[in-house]
Formats: sequence, C-alpha cells, structure tokens
Amino acid sequence: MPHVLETGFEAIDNENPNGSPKIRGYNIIGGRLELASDGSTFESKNPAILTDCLGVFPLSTKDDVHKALISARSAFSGWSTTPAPTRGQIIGNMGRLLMEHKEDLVRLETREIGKTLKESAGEIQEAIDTCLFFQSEGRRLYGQTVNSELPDKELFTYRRPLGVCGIINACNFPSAVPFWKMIPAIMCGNTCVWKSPQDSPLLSFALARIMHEAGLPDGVVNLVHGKGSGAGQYLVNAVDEGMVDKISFTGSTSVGKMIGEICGRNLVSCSLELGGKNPLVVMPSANLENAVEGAYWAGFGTAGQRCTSLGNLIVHEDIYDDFMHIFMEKVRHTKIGDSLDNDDVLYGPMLSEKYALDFLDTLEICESSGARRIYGEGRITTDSSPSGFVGDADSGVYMWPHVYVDVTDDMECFHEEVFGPAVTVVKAKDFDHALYLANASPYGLSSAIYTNDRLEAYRFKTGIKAGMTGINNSTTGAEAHLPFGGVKGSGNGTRESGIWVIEAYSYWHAVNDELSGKLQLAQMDVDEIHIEEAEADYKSLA
Ligand code: UN1
Repeated sequence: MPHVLETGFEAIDNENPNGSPKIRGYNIIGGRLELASDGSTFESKNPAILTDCLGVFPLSTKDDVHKALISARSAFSGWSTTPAPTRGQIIGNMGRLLMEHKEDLVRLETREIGKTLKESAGEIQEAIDTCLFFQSEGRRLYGQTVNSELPDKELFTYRRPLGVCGIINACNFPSAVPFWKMIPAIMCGNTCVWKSPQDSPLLSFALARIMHEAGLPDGVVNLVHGKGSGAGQYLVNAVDEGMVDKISFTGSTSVGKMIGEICGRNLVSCSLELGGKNPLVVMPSANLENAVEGAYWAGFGTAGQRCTSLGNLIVHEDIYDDFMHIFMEKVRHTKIGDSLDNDDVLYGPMLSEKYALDFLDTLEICESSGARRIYGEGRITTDSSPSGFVGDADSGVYMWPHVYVDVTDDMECFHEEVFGPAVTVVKAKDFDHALYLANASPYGLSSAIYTNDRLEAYRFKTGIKAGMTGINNSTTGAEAHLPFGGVKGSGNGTRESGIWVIEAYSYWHAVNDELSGKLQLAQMDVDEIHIEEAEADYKSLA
C-alpha cells in the first residue's frame, strides 16, 4: 500500500446529496495506508443529513491493532532519542499546518459530527494552541540537578518516555482531545496507536495525515479506525499481552473503570477522563441575566454533549421564580439547525444516530425518576418541533432542549449523566444546601457558581470536590494551558493540558554520578555533625 504522503484523498463514486465528497479512508500504520485485514468496513454519516456519507473506513481487526502496536514499538527507539527540541519543532509544524487548513477542517468537523461552525473553529483552535504550547515545551522538558549528601557525587533527574501509548477519544471533541493526548505524548518521546472515534473517522484521518505532513517519522502515530467494542477493546486487551505502556481514554465512566482494572493488574499507567454531572449554582446576589447566559450555554451549547456540560442547575429558592422565568424564555427561543446552512444556530444535530438513541434512553431516567418535564418533546420531527428549529427534521437527528424541574437528590436523574440537551433543575434552601447538592452526585469534573458575595465564592471554591470550577462563568471552557480533569467518578486524578499533562506521559528517572572513585554509602558514610555542648541555661531566661 502507498505511503500516506504519496496520495491525496481518494474520492469514491457516490450518490451524496449536493455531490458532497465520499472518501476512501485508511488506517495509517508505519506511514502506510492500510485496509482492514479482513476487508470489512464501516461508514461515517453526516448527522444533519443521514444520506450524506463522508466516507468508508476500515473496521479494524485484532491483527490490524497488533500490527499498529508493533509499528509503534519499532518506531520508539528512533523517536525517543530524537532531541526533544526537534520533536517540538515537528509539533510546531503541525500547529502551522492546522492554521493553514483550519477553514476546511472546521467545515469537515461540522459535516461529520454536527457541531456549529463557531464551535468547530474553537475546537480546531484548541488543537492549534496545544501544538504551539508544546512546541516550546520541547525546548524545556526540564529535569533537575540535585545536591548529594556525599562529596564528589552528583544527582540528576530526567523525564523519560513511557513507551507505546494507546489513545482512545470520544467523537464530541474529535480534534482537541486527541491532540491533548498525543501532542504531549510524542513531545515526551512516546509513540502512539490512535483508535479514532467511530463517528469521526474522516476528521481523524485528515488530522493524522497533517501530522505526517508536518515531518512526523513513520510509526510514531499509527491510526486505526473501528468500534469501541472492536478495535478499542483490542487495544486495551493488548495491555494484558504486554504490548502497551500507557492508555489514555476519554469516554464513559463504566468503560473507564474497565480500562483502569486491566491497566491496574498490569501496573500500566492510564489517564482516564470520564463523565460528569456538572453542577451550576445560582445565588441571590448573582447577576441573573449573566447567570442565565452561563447556564443556558453550559446546558444546551454543543447540544449538551460536552463532558463539561451542565447537569444539575441548582437555584436558590429566593430567586428561583425570577431566574427560571428568564431562563425558560431563552430555552423556548433556542435556534436549532444545520450550521452549514444557518449562521446563528445554538446547536445542531446530535453527534450521530447512536448518540441520539442513547440520549433518548437516558431521558427515560428523568421521566421515571419523577422529575417534572416543563419543556422538551424528545426527538424533533416534522410534527413536533420547537419554534426556533430551522433544520430538516426528516434528514437529521435533532433533539428538543429539555428542562426537568422539582428534581431532588434522591432521584436517579440527579446522579446520572444525561449526554444531550437536558438540564435537571434543583431548588436550594441556602448556600450550605446548594454546596451539599453540588457535591452530592457521584461525579466531580466541572462545577460553577454565580454569586457576587466573595465569601460565598470562596466557600464554594474550597468546599466543592471537582477538578474544575467556574466563578461567575459556565461549567465549560477549558483552555489549552490549564489542567483539565476530574475527581470521584470523573477520572483517576490524571490531568490533560498545560505542563501538568507531562506527568502523565513521562516517568522520573533519578541518576547518581559517583566521581570520587570509591564506594560511598548514602546515609552510612555521611559525615556526622554533632550538636555542640554549651554552658547556657535556657531555663534561666523565663
Ligand atoms: C470533553 O467534553 O471531553 O472545556 C472536553 C470544554 C472543552 C473540552 C471538553 N474545551 O468544555
């Protein structure tokens, strides 16, 4: 098969509406384009126009995943000994190529997963920011010099790469999140096997090509497409076979726990970024208009399909009616549609048909919990659509925004993540009750409070158990140089982004250099310094 840089994108004859292109996608293993070993394939579809097929991709087998792992293993020694500033330079090239092709990638992302163009652009920018940050980190990647307790002896620390990393991300952030993972991984000298999300294989294929165009040597990043339960599971199972030194996963808490168990029994490190039921508290001193903006964006932006999306909206009882009045006014006027045709929609279709079905299933939990639905009718159809809907209900998978009230912490829907446009509203009696509610779900990813009382903001910041907190801001909106991640059911404490992520892709190597020409024993051959006996009587001072 040809090398990835020897060919362009290969179009397949198609019957797509508007003649939009259908591409033959490949795995990229050792720089070569590869089909699945058994020839099986799957398709990627535009969730706004299900008859628009973006391409056909290999449904990778266990053999394909193993081949990719072997390729990553053989590229490791060359890449890990490449000077870190050179690795950084290649990463910088990736950032510059992303800038050059940003507009096309943004449209592709919107076509493949239905995000608005504005959000897709923000996300590609997050991938660019990550490249630019880690380009110069390649010129740091500092270790330390440490003083020895013995003479003529030097101590040092070095960051060393872990080896072969298995990368598994979800399709809701199909460019920023794999870059959050792979850019620091390769900057540290690791090599990767990247299992692309099943619902964004074309964007992943384009991004992996760009990585190669930037000068990345063959085999440093190997791309395999397929299902989570197929190629993804083969990649995780390979930990048991000693073929993987690190797994980095973004996805559901249940899958994360399974990965954690497999990695744990093999003493292999894993980074787990999992679900959230992110609380947002509104207190009486808050600017209500501002709080409504933040809650509305956190709940319904990205059709609620961020791991940082708003889960429980916790509103103080004194301002509950006023807040809900303004909030519902906005919800009722939500503009929904295909962003490729309409500039100002808040959200588009669900990420894919599968996400749509899963969302409808979790809505059932809200219904059966006894929460009161005051807005939302499930899937948008020609017979049932909100007034701001400007899409084509028959061609794509669109959902109403949903609001459930009278939610209490003994209900299942208070604790379950609902991945989609649905907010559960809880009334709080006072600040302590609001903080209690904010901490009462099994998750701890993001959190937010709207208040103009500085002591309340301080108490929330110190009392909340979460990886991230917004003060007078929504629950979303991480930046590429701040640590991202959660506690409790939201992760295992590892972080993405900024300098903190380097801990997740390197280990500390302590080296001592004995220059004295003899064996000096630490602790035992150290000169003893005695406390001098003196004449002073300290009791006489008081
Ligand atoms: C995710 O949903 O997995 O802060 C990541 C945010 C985004 C990243 C979300 N920048 O909401």
